[in-house]
Amino acid sequence: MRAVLVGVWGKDLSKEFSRESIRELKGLVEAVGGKSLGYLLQKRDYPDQRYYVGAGKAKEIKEIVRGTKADTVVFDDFLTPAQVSNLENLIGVRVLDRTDLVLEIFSRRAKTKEAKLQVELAKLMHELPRLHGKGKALSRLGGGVGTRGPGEQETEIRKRLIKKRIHKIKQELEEIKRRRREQRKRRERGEKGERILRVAIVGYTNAGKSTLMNALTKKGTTVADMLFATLDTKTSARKVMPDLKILFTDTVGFIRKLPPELIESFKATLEEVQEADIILHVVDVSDDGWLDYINTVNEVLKELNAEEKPVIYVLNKADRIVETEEEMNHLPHTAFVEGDAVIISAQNRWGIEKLVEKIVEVGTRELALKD
Ligand SMILES: Nc1nc2c(ncn2[C@@H]2O[C@H](COP(=O)(O)OP(=O)(O)OP(=O)(O)O)[C@@H](O)[C@H]2O)c(=O)[nH]1
Ligand SMILES: [Mg+2]
Repeated sequence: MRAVLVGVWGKDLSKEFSRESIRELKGLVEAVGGKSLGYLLQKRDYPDQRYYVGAGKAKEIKEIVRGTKADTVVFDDFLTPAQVSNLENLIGVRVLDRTDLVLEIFSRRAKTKEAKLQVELAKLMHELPRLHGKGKALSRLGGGVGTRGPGEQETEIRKRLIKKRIHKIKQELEEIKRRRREQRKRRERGEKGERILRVAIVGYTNAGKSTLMNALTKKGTTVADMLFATLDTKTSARKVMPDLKILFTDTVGFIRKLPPELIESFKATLEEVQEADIILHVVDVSDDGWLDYINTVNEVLKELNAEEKPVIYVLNKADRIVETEEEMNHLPHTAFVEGDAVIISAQNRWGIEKLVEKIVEVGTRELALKD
């Protein structure tokens, strides 16, 4: 895939935000093996119904596509089915939006049955409202004004199949969720007199959540330098005191403008976040945009109704900024975030003990509050 990227800014979106968002989109294109040839940003307060961007801009995109021999145009937002088909007709190459890319990445990464089902559900929920437009296009090909073309009938059949499949998947996921709850209950029972602290590790994708999970629990969770390496939640324990056990849960990473269908279908997995006593919010501080990323993740936490939970910001990858642990301890980053924060390098295992102490401190406070 050779892609030209397109975004807008204006009204609610600053130019800076949109540029950052495009940068992330470039990462998504690369994650599906594509190459980004460049990007265009247009100032627009409202998306154009026909082309999302203005008609003049759309023609400009067509010229750029011709000049660069791009085979795909990727829009950094959600497009309507009509916009996609208008743009494809005008420009003459495939048009994708952000949701298409994210769904594609998720479906490539899904390994377990649960993750696969969740991704399939998200895809079907994404497809269902879009079938209408496609059906019309098909029946246009079939000819016949005012008659029910074969395309339309096919659409109806496909719709019915999708609805049936959605129902079935939801049932299966319910069952998995039920089993997961039982498992969790068993885990959380603990031994006599033992206190259990549930800690969910969340954060932007590629921030180092799984690396941290491994550093904390010595569990071999997959770590990879790619977007969305982790799609499943994994829980593992660490005993910190004779009477205190911490259960850490590693989760799927977040990004900007996460498709609502995905959040919806991953809610079962993310239940662990909602059930947690403490949230470890992992941030890659070696990335210039780290403060922005914090906001993005907090937005998703809000959607999960988990924004009121006690949070410890874990500022990771300090080894990319300084040479030694000693130097790391003099970095000013923790002062930039509100509330509890610890700076670490999960890879070099710097600051892990300090982090555990902080968790115990916040946890004791929380547990004491709860008793
Ligand atoms: N330099 C450095 N690299 C790190 C550190 N922690 C993680 N990484 C690297 O960052 C990349 C992503 O790490 P993961 O632990 O897979 O990140 P994640 O947050 O679980 O990512 P997803 O599951 O994809 O959302 C890997 O290449 C890690 O080796 C760190 O402290 N320092
Ligand atoms: Mg991970």
